[in-house]
Amino acid sequence: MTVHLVNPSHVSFGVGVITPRWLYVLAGATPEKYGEPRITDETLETLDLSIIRRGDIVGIGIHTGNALRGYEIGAAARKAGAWVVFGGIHATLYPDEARELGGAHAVVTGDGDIIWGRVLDDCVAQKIQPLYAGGRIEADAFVPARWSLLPPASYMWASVQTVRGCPKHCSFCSVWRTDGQRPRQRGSDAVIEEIVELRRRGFRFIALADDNFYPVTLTDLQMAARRADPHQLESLKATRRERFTLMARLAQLPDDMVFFTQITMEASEDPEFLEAMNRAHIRGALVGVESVTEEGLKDVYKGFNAFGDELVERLQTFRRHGVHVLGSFIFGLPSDKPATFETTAALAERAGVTVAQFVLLPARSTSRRGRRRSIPRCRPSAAFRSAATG
Ligand code: B12
Ligand code: SF4
Repeated sequence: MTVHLVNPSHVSFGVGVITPRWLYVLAGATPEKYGEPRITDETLETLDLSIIRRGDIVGIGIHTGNALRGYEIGAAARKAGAWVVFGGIHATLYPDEARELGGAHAVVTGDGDIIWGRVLDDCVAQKIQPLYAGGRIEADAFVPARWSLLPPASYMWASVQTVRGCPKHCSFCSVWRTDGQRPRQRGSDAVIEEIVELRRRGFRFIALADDNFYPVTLTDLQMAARRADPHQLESLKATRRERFTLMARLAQLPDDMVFFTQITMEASEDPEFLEAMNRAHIRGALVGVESVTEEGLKDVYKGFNAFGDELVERLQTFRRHGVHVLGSFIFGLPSDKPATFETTAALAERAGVTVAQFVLLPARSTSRRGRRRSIPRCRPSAAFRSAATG
């Protein structure tokens, strides 16, 4: 019996930009007794279906963008007599869909790190269940990626996660629903160990695959200080301290290391944090600007972002501290008008963002008043329309 892990993609390029981390985390979570998992990342090469035999176990991880290809693979693997298990963001949000369209025997929702071993045991014992709730495990239980299985010279960037979850609740984003709003932050030892291993394997570019690298803001601290809850304040302070510890340790790495992360604009309020990022070789960050107008930000529940001149100033602050900004903007918000295209592009130029990405909000993700609509379960068309924009 072979355990296969497949990252689906309709297009294969031979080389990949960033390592799909889940493949190597699940490989790390595969108990030794099941041998070495066979990994296929279809962004590199298409899965050869003839390698899948009766009784094999095929784990497929999907986000909304590659779910359809995942379902093709799942259906074919089931036809070949294998056990088919789906997991990942999209399967977490729409578990029924993977069973109906993807031939899934089982779907794992949430984190796979701990539950994966049990799923494999159940397959072998022929006692597989349709649904396994992996939950949101604590950060000290995150399984480190098994980088020894990486194919050589295949990826430009590696990916290491330092924190999972985001305290915000932007309307278009799946993160707070799947990973939760309580940041689960790994200790710096675990993160540094992976980074050092990746450096030894030749990587100099590492994406910090985090939802939000700045999980505790100065405002959070001020608000907690006003509340009569010393425990909450201490917990926030500890999270912030641990961030600084991590950054201080990243700063000790050789100067040719380059990190990239994702962060909220709020970090621009915090020069001490930005300076620490700079010393830590964090050379760039995706900042979710989303909209340049106050109405647009209200549409997506992102009132903590700035707009107008203050927005320009905040984005420039990152750059002044040596952190390049990949500004992410959304078009198609309920309050957008034809002039929004011009206004947005002009602001991106004025703010001097190094790279800008403009993504479209699927038509039904927010109602006209910007309220979230309930997402119908198990209708693929609805599921795809309500996919997050990243
Ligand atoms: C790093 C990252 C990127 C990187 C790297 C991608 C890569 N090659 O890995 C970059 C910047 C390239 C990127 C690009 C995009 N991304 Co992105 N990205 C992320 C991020 C922040 C972390 C992903 C990660 O590595 N996590 C760490 C691993 C270990 O966690 P995991 O994948 O969730 O896996 C765990 C569980 O889900 C489960 N699991 C996963 N698979 C399986 C399979 C089985 C069988 C089992 C049992 C369990 C299981 O177990 C794992 C361990 O616990 C996530 C946010 C997030 N919270 O996931 C967004 C996220 C995945 N991205 C998202 C989006 C939308 C995109 C883009 C489409 C953005 C855009 N507009 O271009 C592109 C698509 C690129 C592509 N074609 O894949 C969305 C997806 C939403 C959705 N509904 O699917 C997310 C969730 C962010 C969001 N705002 O909601 N992304
Ligand atoms: S868009 Fe960014 S800030 Fe908003 S919930 Fe998602 S990860 Fe958090």
